[in-house]
Amino acid sequence: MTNYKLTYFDFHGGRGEPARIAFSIGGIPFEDDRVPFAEWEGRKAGTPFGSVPVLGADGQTLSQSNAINRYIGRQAGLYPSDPWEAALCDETMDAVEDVISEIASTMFLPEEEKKARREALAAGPIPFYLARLQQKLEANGGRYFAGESLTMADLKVAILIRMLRSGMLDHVPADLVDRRGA
Ligand SMILES: N[C@@H](CCC(=O)N[C@@H](CS)C(=O)NCC(=O)O)C(=O)O
Repeated sequence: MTNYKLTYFDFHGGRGEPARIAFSIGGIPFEDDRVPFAEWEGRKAGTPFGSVPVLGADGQTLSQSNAINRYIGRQAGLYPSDPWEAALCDETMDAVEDVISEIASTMFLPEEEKKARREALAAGPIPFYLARLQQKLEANGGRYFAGESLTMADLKVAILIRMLRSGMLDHVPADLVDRRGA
């Protein structure tokens, strides 16, 4: 059996969370390596692209969250074998990644600039992506984003929605997801 180690920050959510959940759903043992923020600077240079998540697999290393999601998703039965359904799964994960990247780019801005950028995101791009994700979901029957069972795409969207609803993002209203007409 492969020895897996998933390295990500020590919080509930973010780019590393879908793989953590997939390990759990798939009953696949892994080392849950949670990096305290205070230790990150010392560990950053040792990662492939200066970022996490990073997956260790018997000493080999894989980075990039959606590559990890596909790889672990396959092991856990959460990634479609049908090529078209796999592409739909990828499409949704990449769309979520677009939103995450926009939000992440505001994290360390000076407060005034952060407020302006996040209010602009909440006024346009985030509701746009949510509405288009909703359309995609409905086009696939309304329950799953790809195929007829749970995939990594569903996990990735669920974690985004949970973050948006959590109120943890200053200047992004916690009820944004639930507003009608988004
Ligand atoms: N494209 C990468 C982006 C990874 C990324 O930016 N991760 C963030 C955490 S979600 C990070 O490592 N931030 C710390 C840093 O960039 O120093 C992926 O999808 O894994």
